[in-house]
Amino acid sequence: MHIVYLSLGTNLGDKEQNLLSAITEIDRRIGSVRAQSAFLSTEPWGFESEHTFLNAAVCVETELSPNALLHATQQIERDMGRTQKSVDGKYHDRIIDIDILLYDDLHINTKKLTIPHPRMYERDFVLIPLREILPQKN
Ligand code: PH2
Ligand code: MG
Ligand code: MG
Repeated sequence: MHIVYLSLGTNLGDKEQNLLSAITEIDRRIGSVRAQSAFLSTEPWGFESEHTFLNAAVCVETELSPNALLHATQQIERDMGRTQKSVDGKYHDRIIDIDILLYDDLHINTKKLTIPHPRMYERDFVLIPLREILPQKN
């Protein structure tokens, strides 16, 4: 059993419902959702958009390998109607984005997947929800 932390973001449509649907699908397809942060309203970071975001983080217990986990998160994004992917730091409005932040204490760096998420430490919209659900170390 592996412990993973995922970041969720949406800035189109019924954002609260998008996060709730994503969490339901994560629980069904990836594994038991053990913790879920509050939903945080945030300004678009790294690109311009009139649509503000709703962000959250979840902790999930899973049997999936990192690659299978990536495929599962991408399949959920597609099934929820996401079309455009971010390429080379060019971001788009989206119905749902599910990013892998942490997978146990693994470090992975392949063409498709970098864990821990390379930009998580610069992003309050990731760190604030994540801090809420990480086990207290002190
Ligand atoms: N995701 C991005 C880029 N910018 N800004 C906010 N506020 N929330 C996000 O989830 C987000 C972003 C790339 O995936
Ligand atoms: Mg993202
Ligand atoms: Mg993503």
